[in-house]
Amino acid sequence: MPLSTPRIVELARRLESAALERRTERKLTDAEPDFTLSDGYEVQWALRNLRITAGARLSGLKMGLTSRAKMKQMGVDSPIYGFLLDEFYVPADSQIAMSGLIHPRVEPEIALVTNRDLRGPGCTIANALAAIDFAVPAMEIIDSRYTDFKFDLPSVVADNGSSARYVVGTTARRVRDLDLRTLGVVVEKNGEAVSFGAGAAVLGHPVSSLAMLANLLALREQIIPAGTYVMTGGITEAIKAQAGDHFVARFQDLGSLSTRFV
Ligand code: OOG
Ligand code: MG
Repeated sequence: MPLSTPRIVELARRLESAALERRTERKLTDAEPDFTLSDGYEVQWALRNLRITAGARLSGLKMGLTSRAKMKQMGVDSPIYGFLLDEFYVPADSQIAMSGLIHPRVEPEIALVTNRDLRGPGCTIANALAAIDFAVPAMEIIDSRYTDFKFDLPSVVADNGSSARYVVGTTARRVRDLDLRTLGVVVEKNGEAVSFGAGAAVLGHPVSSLAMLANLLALREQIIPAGTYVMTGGITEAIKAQAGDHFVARFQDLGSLSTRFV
């Protein structure tokens, strides 16, 4: 049986407080053994409404768990979506305060910005390609609100795909001028190359992730409006960050971006 609306809001508040107070919670399925994926999305949408009521603005959407490397690292087996808020945004080559985070990890992503509404069901990679304005390089800082970064699919969906911060690079390129499948990325932590990948790691092609997002949103009668910034999901496994760490993501054909944890 689906959870009641008051219970959904209570669980969303629990995750919101954990993020604001930078402490962890037990994963939701521990307290609610029958908690389903659909309950997870109900909590995520309630969390989004709570933040927007508190004054935050929606600044984009994200896909997560779109690469084998990420699914294997987290022990889950299917892609998910979440939302981005202006309060998560960090400009390229600036700093991120550890005081606002719990146990952050960094992952390199290709982000796409749309120029037409995109809707499912039945959205294909060709439909998605026709709706993209440009690609930009990005890094997502994930920070699970669950103890030891351990969760299952319904719990991580409720926690908005662990989203916490995102850094966006400034090299915007038209997708038709790039081969997003073979586009490579190297992540350096404190000057040492620590992870490597290419766009094809993301569902075979990062634009498939955008099409999948349109199809997942259609299940709730939602669309991707024109002008939406979409992160397509971590290309490599996520790398742990601590105060003092400096990360650089070098993307072939899309430039580099960096961030320092302080
Ligand atoms: C879940 C979020 C995954 C991605 O890009 O795969 C994600 C997690 O790993 O905590 O954002
Ligand atoms: Mg991500």
